[in-house]
Amino acid sequence: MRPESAGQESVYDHRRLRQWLAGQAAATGGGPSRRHVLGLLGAAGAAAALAPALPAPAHADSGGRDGGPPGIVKPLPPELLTVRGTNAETNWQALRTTGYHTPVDRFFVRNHTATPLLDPRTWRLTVWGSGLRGGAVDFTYGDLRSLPAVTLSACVECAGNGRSHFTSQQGDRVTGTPWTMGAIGAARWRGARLADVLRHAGVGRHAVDVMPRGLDGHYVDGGTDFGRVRRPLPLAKALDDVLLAYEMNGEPLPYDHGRPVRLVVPSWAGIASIKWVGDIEVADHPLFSPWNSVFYRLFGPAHPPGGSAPISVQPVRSAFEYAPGTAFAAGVRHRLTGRSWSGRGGIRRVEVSTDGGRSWRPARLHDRPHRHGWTRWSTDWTPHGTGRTELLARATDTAGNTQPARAVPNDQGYFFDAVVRHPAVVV
Ligand SMILES: Nc1nc2c(c(=O)[nH]1)N[C@H]1C(S)=C(S)[C@@H](COP(=O)(O)O)O[C@H]1N2
Ligand SMILES: [Mo]
Repeated sequence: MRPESAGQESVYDHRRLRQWLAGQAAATGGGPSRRHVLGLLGAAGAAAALAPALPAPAHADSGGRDGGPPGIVKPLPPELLTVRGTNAETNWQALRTTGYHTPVDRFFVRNHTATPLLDPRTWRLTVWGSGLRGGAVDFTYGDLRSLPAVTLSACVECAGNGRSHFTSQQGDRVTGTPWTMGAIGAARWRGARLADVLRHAGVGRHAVDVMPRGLDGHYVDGGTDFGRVRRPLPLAKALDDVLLAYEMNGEPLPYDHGRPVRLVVPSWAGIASIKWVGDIEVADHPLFSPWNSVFYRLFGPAHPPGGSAPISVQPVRSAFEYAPGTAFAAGVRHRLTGRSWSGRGGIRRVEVSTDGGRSWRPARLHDRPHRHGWTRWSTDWTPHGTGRTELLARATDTAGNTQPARAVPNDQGYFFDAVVRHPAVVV
């Protein structure tokens, strides 16, 4: 089978979903049941038994959930990052003074468990599975470094970025980490092409999916052991623009961001960019994990029964580089700044409102449309009168997608793309 082009991803995803649902229906004698899905996907599932055994590495002190240390290695100064359980969110006001790329000291961290402390000298990447022409192939860190190096400027963004606004702006009940807009960062990544690694490993003509898996601990939630973090990618995307990155902003990858090697899957939900990758299954059949079946699909009344296809490309969003409730002096000209981005293209237009959405004006764009990155923008504002107001920014991408006033809700709160009402006060 020939790999489908990236433009056919949605077709691919819908086909995968049908196959998934068909498989489930056969297994359960009816519609897919969540409990059955969880059972099939448990760590002791059939595929997991075939996977190479991986040693449990040392990791940063973890706790997170009960107010313990979050399992993150780097310092988490409160002026740069806000700790949320095992995760840390970038404070947008901390991006005001940065250039295009997000410095590591303020780059958000999304950890399902805790950062493992891996040594590049002993690390191995095992590529294995029914989609290879031969047996499993191991790569050392040096092997990856000796492949052609590619540099890529791209955002990594959590699909749940902005999730808290489903509740604060729309009154929707959603589960998951209550991010504001800081679960995104842009970096200059350097690494080997996943395509080159797959070719060296002998990817066969019948391969359809690849599933990278992290070396961090098993993700356990609500009494269910979901196993190691892993999520399948269609071969078309894997061969297109995915990196096995070993550098971030010109330095070796930091522990929290995947040291020694992570995937960077441009424009896709952050979960695709598996950190601390230890093995990659290449299969001649569709692959499933909790992260493309019970998580990272859209569930709820606005979506198909049993959930949407697995989510992939990120929507269009915007943020101001201020803390909520920032005070602005009346009668003074301020230069309001922010950034907008979209997984579906570059940013073509940004409009700003300083009066809660009654009137809008175009912002000045400071970066050319960037396919996998963001665009910085600014507008001048001289507020008159004092009191509370709301700042709004509404972006349109090069594919013509504009942020709506209201995001379509889903139970797990992914893809909040509505215009955020950013509180401010004029004094
Ligand atoms: N192995 C592993 N990879 C992972 C995760 C994880 O917990 N474990 N989290 C994913 C999610 S949900 C996101 S949004 C990104 C976050 O990348 P960052 O922590 O470098 O910002 O990593 C992804 N890769
Ligand atoms: Mo995420």
